[in-house]
Amino acid sequence: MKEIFLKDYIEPNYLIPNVELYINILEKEAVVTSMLTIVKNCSGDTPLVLDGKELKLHSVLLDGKEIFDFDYSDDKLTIKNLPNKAVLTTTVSIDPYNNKSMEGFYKSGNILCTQNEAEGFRRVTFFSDRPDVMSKYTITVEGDKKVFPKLLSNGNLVESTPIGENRLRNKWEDPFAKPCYLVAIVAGDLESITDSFTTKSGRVIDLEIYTDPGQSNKAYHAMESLKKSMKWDEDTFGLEYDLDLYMVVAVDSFNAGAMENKGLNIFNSAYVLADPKTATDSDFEGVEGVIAHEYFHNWTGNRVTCRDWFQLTLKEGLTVFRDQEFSSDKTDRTVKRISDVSILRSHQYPEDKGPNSHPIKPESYFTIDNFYTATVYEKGAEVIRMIFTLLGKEKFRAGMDLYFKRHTGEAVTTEDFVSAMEDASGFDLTQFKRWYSQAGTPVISVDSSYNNGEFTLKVKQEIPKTSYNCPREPLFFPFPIGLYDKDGRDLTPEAGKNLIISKEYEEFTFKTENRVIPSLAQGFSAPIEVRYNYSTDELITLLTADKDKFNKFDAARRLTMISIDTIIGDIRTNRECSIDKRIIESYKKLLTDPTLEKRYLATLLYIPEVKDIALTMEEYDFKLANRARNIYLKQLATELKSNLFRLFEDNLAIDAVAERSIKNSALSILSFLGDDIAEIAQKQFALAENMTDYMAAFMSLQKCSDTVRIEANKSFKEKWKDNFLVMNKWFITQAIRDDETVLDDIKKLSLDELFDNTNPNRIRSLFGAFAGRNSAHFHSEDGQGYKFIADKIIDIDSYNSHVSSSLASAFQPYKYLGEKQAKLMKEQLIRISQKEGISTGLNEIILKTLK
Ligand code: 0A1
Ligand code: ZN
Repeated sequence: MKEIFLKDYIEPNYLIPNVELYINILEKEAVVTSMLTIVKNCSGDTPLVLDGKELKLHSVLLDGKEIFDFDYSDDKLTIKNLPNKAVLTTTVSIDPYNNKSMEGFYKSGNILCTQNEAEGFRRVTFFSDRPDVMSKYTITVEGDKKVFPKLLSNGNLVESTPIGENRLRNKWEDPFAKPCYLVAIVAGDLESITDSFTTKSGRVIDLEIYTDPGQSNKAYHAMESLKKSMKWDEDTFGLEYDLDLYMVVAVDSFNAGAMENKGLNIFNSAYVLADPKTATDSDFEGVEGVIAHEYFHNWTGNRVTCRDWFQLTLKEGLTVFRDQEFSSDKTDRTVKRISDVSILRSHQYPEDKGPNSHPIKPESYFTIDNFYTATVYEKGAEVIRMIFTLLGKEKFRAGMDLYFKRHTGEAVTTEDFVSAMEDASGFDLTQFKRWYSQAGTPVISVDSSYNNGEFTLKVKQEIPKTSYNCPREPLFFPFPIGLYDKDGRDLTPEAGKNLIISKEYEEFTFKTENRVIPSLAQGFSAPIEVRYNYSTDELITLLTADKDKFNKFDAARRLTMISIDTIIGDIRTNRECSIDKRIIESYKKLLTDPTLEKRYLATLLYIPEVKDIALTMEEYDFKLANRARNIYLKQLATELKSNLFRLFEDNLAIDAVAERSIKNSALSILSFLGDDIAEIAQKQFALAENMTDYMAAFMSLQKCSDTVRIEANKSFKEKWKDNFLVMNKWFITQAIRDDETVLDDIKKLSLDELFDNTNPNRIRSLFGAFAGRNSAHFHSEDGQGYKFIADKIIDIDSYNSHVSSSLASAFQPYKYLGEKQAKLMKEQLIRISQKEGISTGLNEIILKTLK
């Protein structure tokens, strides 16, 4: 394993301004001929070294003449004594039909497609597979016309020629230089829907979404989302689409969510196909968000790209920020913010406490595949958001304008981005830049005192030690606060709204008549953990009165966590558990407050995951966390039963997102009463006309007695067995069931005729859901959960290292486990590490975990 360091970056020795690719798809293989214009970019007699993986080499030609003086070994093709400029032609064979890695050119169902980010293009042809080598591509694809009537690639279709009776040859040209990770090729029998978008300068762009036959009627929501995204980027950032054609292809086998290939996005079908019968409201939002994300990459990622993979957050953090803003504008800003922060807290925070902790811009890696993380993406987006908050909307926009003005067509660094922001705004971001190089979630401990009409906040920031070795200097971030008196009156002074923290310790004093309650880091102003010793009454005041809707939600979350923590203490000391009556009373008021927006109210009915609870323990005890959670939710359901039932019934009549959201949140808490809700859940399950209600009912039925549950499982499968995406939900729901027997069920489900252990969506739905979301039973005391997942990781790693590595992140809590659990997990980690031939990616994760 070779570690790669940012500090070792050197410019490419050779540039490749032009590429002509010819891909001939045959019955058993594809023959790829590439003509690269190679231009020397260094002095001396440095050889040309190209990447190439699993390529069957047929010939190498230099300026049209075959040469034999080259070396192809260890995934590198080395050629010495090249002139300053030359045309290098290589011909290779590749086998897309048996490529289970889902990198390079591979088969998904009946579609052949590519995935080249980060380093897949080397599986297509020999190339300098790094993002700072940017080329103009002409790509010709040839194939059997009956099997592959559609042959697609980047840019514009310039020629389409029938070859004899049976074959078709399409030539595509992309006028914009791009890195090879953005190259895409698709061949298949595809159905499509088409539309168009007229840009602000009056250009008409053709839009095409391709799916498997019979599926395209589910692509209309994606198409609408695409048009909205195009308009939003023009309105918000002045960014117009630059080609004449924008294509999206949906495939069922895909390692990630989607890919922003220039002019030809390839998507996991889960993020394209949606209709109310088969997709939930949250699936609809997922489609809109991912379509937007990939579209926004056209500027933040494609036209301005990354110099090297250490800069990944340059495109990902920024593009996630952009898609979050888009979705906030299109849906409900507060609800979206709460959902984004919840994802950050339950994915990125544990990652930062675990073995793969890293700054948003890491300084070294073994394989870049392991850095497509919540840190690079979600924390990266929070870092951009802080710049947005500090500069304000106008100056941020000026910074973006300057960034594009300076760097369009270039491969750049995060420093280039920050410099553009500084130069356009005059804001000094020197200290702020530490966010790029420091890991760990800063803990901000706030204390307060009240003396003679002065309320003082004492703020201490601590950068935790993580598994990643880096400086831990004080960070610079916005920290807006509000102040409330005990009756909930808003006393926030102007000065509180713009507080900034930059030192290890700071004090802020405000003149107030009495002691006040602070609402801290409003709007979740920074990716930090804020600690303040709130009393229950203070939190109830904030829950009732805080005008900052995020912190109002956070008061509900804090109250829930306090209740659960109290129950944990009660269980440990064998005391009877009960939720504080004051909390129950305040919930009753909320549930009948007509001024609260329904979707927002649903977020206040906060249900933490078992992992969120365990994460607050010094030694993670998932079983105890689960037990306390169940006690809490059952009591909450019992105490609020009549209110929740009323809420449920009051929202039955209107069939819209907001009503479904509050109704199903009520049902979800009520489901902790088990069979008491069987009747209403069964009724909803039988009559639901949309997937949101159907799934909410189905999930509730999992908590009922075996006969009820098993009947529901059977009827679900009967109804949806032919729908790939809906059946993923069937697998997930069973994989996350809270019961000792769940692993036996999962073993049976893995033998189901609808399960396919080479399909990433299916693997994630069954094994991924169990390991990642069923903490109580994955961490079972007999170690069987660990063993089972280790077996799957080993098996999957032999063909798909992407999926095996991401499954292995379930072992992240290792060093926080109690002795007994740790020993059981260690056995499995060692077993995986000793397996011969495991992939570099998996090896990196396992070794870091064991360290
Ligand atoms: N750039 C894509 C994410 C992506 C990364 C790797 C992939 O294959 C292994 C696929 C997609 C995005 O941010 O949407
Ligand atoms: Zn992205």
